[in-house]
Amino acid sequence: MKTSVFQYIINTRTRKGAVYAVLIDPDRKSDGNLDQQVKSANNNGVDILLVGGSLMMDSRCHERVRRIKEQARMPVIFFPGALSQLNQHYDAMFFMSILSGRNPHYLIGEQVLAAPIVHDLGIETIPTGYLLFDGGKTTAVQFMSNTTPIPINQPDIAVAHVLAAQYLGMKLVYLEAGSGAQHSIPVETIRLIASESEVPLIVGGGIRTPEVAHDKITAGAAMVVTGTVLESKPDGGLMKAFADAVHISG
Ligand code: 1GP
Repeated sequence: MKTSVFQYIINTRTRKGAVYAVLIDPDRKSDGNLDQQVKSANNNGVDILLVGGSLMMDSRCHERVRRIKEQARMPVIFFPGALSQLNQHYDAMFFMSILSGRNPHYLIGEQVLAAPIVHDLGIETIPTGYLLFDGGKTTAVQFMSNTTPIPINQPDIAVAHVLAAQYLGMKLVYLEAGSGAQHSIPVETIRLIASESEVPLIVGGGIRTPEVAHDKITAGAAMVVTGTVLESKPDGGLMKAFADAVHISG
């Protein structure tokens, strides 16, 4: 039987110490360097491509995802910004709920709209609790989801949310500071959450150096995601440095 993408994530963490994911935005602003980004990822130790964004400014998103999937030699996971980005070209999707927010549409409304389409397409779903933190500026996801982020200096609130996600049966929890955040999730918060919960943690938002990525992993993160920092540097050197920093037993 084919290994599920979720099992691939767990196996990769066991084998390499942690998982390195690169986020590609399928919006028109990425069109020019999309192929180069995927090629670099193939050659520089990237374990997963996450594909998604808060807002699509043209109608060619599905076509770009097809291009990504055609070239990628690792799983391509839909990281949903909206139902409209859903298509048949993904290997799996984070079936997410914005648990940090109190907006019912992003807690369950969008998921109900998506579920029949997901069922029809037969995409693997990975139940994922999504927690948005205040990364020092108003990010696109905060504005678009109309939710209040968790204050960055309130780790007890963060732990309570992660435990709730775990008890709800989420397989992963995404600790998100927001794309282009000024401050990434603090290592103290990751360490505390990892010591008090069991669900594998994804950490993203505002991670700009391999050293910072490494620190997130040693604090207890299972997966680190980078997006913005690579958009202007698609040559692969920085990608490899991130992959090496994340793969602590690789
Ligand atoms: C955003 O966590 C991801 O959802 C990546 O953030 O673009 O800041 O790397 P950056």
